Parts: sequence; C-alpha cells; structure tokens
Amino acid sequence: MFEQTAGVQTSAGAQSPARADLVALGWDDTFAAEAARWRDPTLVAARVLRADRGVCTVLAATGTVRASLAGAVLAATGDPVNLPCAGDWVLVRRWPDERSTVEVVLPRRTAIVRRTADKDSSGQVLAANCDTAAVIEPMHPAPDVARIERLLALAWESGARPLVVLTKCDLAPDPAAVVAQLAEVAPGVEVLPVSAQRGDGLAALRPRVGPGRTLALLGPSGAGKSTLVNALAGATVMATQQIRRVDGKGRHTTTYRALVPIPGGGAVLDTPGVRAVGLLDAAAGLDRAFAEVTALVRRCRFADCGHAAEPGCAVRAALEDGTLAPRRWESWQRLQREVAVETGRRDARLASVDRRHLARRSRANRR
Ligand SMILES: Nc1nc2c(ncn2[C@@H]2O[C@H](COP(=O)(O)OP(=O)(O)OP(=O)(O)O)[C@@H](O)[C@H]2O)c(=O)[nH]1
Ligand SMILES: [Mg+2]
Ligand SMILES: [Zn+2]
Repeated sequence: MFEQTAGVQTSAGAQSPARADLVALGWDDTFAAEAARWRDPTLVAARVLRADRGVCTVLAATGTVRASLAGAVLAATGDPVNLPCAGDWVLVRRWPDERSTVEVVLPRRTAIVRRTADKDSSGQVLAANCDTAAVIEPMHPAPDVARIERLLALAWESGARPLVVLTKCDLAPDPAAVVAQLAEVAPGVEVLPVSAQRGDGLAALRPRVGPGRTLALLGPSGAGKSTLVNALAGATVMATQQIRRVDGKGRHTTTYRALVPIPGGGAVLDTPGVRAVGLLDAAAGLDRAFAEVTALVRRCRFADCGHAAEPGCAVRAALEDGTLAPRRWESWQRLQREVAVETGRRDARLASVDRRHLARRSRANRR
C-alpha cells in the first residue's frame, strides 16, 4: 500500500489548515495503485485545489500546500492537456527547506476538455477526476438550449456522468414546464431545477457530492455556479456576483477553476463562466448527447446516407412525421461539422509532426 503521509512533517505555520481526509475527497485503491507504481514512499498524495501558472495549491492529508511544478512534470507537458489542473491527483515531494514540488500527475479517470482559442486545436482541461459533470444553466431568463446541447456533448465525452441543473427556479413562473421542455434535448440525463436562494433541489444534488464524489459545474457567467457551491458547502467559499444585472448576464466573477472540499466529504469543482466552448474530439460524446439522432442515423438504409434524397432515410422520415425536431437535427449537424473539422486539424497536426520526424530521421540516415 502507498503511504499517504510517509516522510512528511505536519506543515508549519499557525494558519495551517486541518488535516484532510483524502478518501472523503475521492482517493481510492485505483489511485493508490497508480501511486504505488512510482515506488517512492517519500512522495505524498494530494489533490489539486487550484492550478496557476507553474504553481498548484494542493490538499494533502496534512493540509494545504503550495507546490511548484517539478522539471519532470513540466517536461511532460508538450501538450498543455497534461498540465495539472483542479481536481487532479498528484504526488508531491516536500523538500527539507519546506518547499514542495508536484512530481507526478496521476492518470485521470475523467477529464472535461475544451478546445482552446488557438487555431491548432489543442485542448484545455477544465476539470479532472469529476464523477458528475453538471451543465448549469439559469432557468430565468430562458435557458440557452444550444449551449446545453454543446456542454452536454463535452460532459458525456469527459467520462463523468452528465447532469443538467437549472438554477434560479425561484424566478421562473412555471419551472416544471421548462424542465419538461429540456428533457427533449438531454436524453438519458437528469434535469434538476434548483434555487440556491430558496434551497429547492439542493437535497437532490447532495448525493452527487457525497463522500468520495466530485461534482463539476460548467455553465455561463452569472448562472449561479458559485452561489451553488456556497449553498452546498454551507459557507461563503467562493465570491459571487454581488448585484444582479438587469440582463441577467454577469461579468465573470469567478476567474479560476477551484476544487472546493465539502464538509462531510466530497467536493465541488467551480469554473469561470463559459459562454460557449469549442468541442475537440468529442465524437463519442456527441453521439451520446444526441442518442436519439444517432439511433435514427443508424437506421438509414445506406450507411453513407446523406439524409437528403436517399431512399430509406430514417432521419427524413422522422423529420416528416414530427418525431425528430428540426432544431435538434440542425444542432446535431452543426456540432458534427465542428467535430469533423477539429478531428481533421488534429490529424493534420499529427501528420506534420510525423513528417518532421521522418525528415529528421532521413537526414540523420544520410549523414
Ligand atoms: N434569484 C436567484 N438568484 C440567484 C440564484 N443563484 C444565484 N443567483 C444570483 O445570480 C448571480 C450570479 O451568481 P454567481 O454564483 O456569482 O454566478 P456564477 O455562475 O458563479 O458566475 P461566474 O463566476 O461569473 O461564472 C448572483 O447575483 C446570485 O445572487 C437563485 O437560486 N435564485
Ligand atoms: Mg462564479
Ligand atoms: Zn438518412
């Protein structure tokens, strides 16, 4: 067994926080087995609460520690996706001079990855090792259906269990109607109305943050993500937008991703608002987010059906008899195109890496 606390003195300083129960935070035999492979009992297991450039705030059994990234970790991050992020389990070394370094990022069980703004289709991890990926959308003003669909594809792709949380249900005249309407765009996903203000729906959400479980919150600025974190934590842990603007759209109040341990076990991962996220290689996630469309496409007579004029097209039949909403079909097509473009870009990038590698090798051979 990997020793969680071997070789560590209790962290110094009067403000040093209480010992953390890593099991309550999600540490389990699988992570312990991964850690044991490093065969270094002086390394300490910890979970990343917050990652800034080159420095992480991590929670170890002894409490919170600031740790910089070790050379080995930096060297492995040719792809920024490999950088430690909030929610990651890491192995930390405490040096005799009280400095700490993150030496190892343990393999992620789940990861919510979005496309970064740059053109070469690289990814950025929004949240690691979350059990539930909750898409947070305000019920008032009306929820943005296209954004929910897009975020659900991302959530499915992450490997975590997706969930839709509709916030501010205290402001909606008929919350049940909105929930019913959204069930159509979230097949197989629970849609939960909540009000952090009145406390509605919090009891239904709590099991997702039970001991060992992590709930990630994804959604636009002003949706009430941090308000929800505070309601679940029973304390003001995250700053929230003070004045509600008339248009209901907030400026970004939260500016960093943060894992917030919840008293009694579990954690919530709060993220800065995302207006829209770019999908990367989310083909599988898209198939699950649009399960009913995927099933129709599979029923078309021809495997390469263009769903235009081909005979035996199940999609067109469903559009004609009203079982498939045109809006849903358009969303699927749009997101499919996006993922295809991203996959093409990624393949091109990999091919150019291959070509460079081959060119180097043949130059070396000639020499
Ligand atoms: N009426 C009502 N207002 C809420 C509720 N939850 C949050 N709000 C308000 O919505 C505003 C935005 O809340 P935040 O929690 O800061 O939103 P956020 O999603 O964290 O926003 P960013 O950090 O910018 O991404 C605040 O003024 C909250 O008071 C709710 O259940 N009911
Ligand atoms: Mg916030
Ligand atoms: Zn077809």
